[in-house]
Amino acid sequence: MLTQPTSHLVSPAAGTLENAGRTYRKKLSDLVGLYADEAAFDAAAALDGDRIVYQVQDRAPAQSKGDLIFGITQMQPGRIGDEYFLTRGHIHATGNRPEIYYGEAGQGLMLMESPEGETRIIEIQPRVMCYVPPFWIHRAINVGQDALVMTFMYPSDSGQDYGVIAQTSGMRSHIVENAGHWKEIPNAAYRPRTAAQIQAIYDSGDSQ
Ligand code: S6P
Ligand code: ZN
Repeated sequence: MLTQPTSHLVSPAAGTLENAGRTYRKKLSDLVGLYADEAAFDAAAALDGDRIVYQVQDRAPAQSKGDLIFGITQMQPGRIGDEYFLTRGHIHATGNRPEIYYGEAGQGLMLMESPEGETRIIEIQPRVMCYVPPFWIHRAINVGQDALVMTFMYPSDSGQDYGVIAQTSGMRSHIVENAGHWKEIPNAAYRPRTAAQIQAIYDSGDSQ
């Protein structure tokens, strides 16, 4: 049975995708443990825990291998201490699945980390396409004054593994505000992956 073609108007200003299959939001109180400054996080969450940090709308036409999931992420501007608002971040559970992000509005970063702990940063702004290659942990960060809106697409059999970041007590770097600009600083709590943990990530790819 053929799936029918569909059309989805992207609204960069509203940060929405027409005819999405699902919408979810992450509030400040959902994002415990992500920020370096725990005291600043606790204070912000106590004051405004229901504040929406980001919203995702996506559509997954089919689960079958070879199909695509596509959608939009809208992130609010803000900081916890000097650290910019960010997404939880993950690696694809089937590790060798890539992803494309495309800037629609605002100014952001895609912070990526290899299993061995190297980081790469791609700056995202409207009309910039960012390729997240297989096996890279990825997290979006809003470093601007306005909402950051990005569309994305990835293979439908990718899945998301969020534990990979908890495993090392956070990503290797934090992105903080410094004299009006973003700056990458080391995460002091970071514990590098063991050789066995690195191998397990590569083994999660289903290359044939
Ligand atoms: C999924 C893709 C996006 C993110 C979304 C929220 O592979 O990368 O749909 O899920 O940007 O980020 P996160 O890290 O909370 O899933
Ligand atoms: Zn992803």
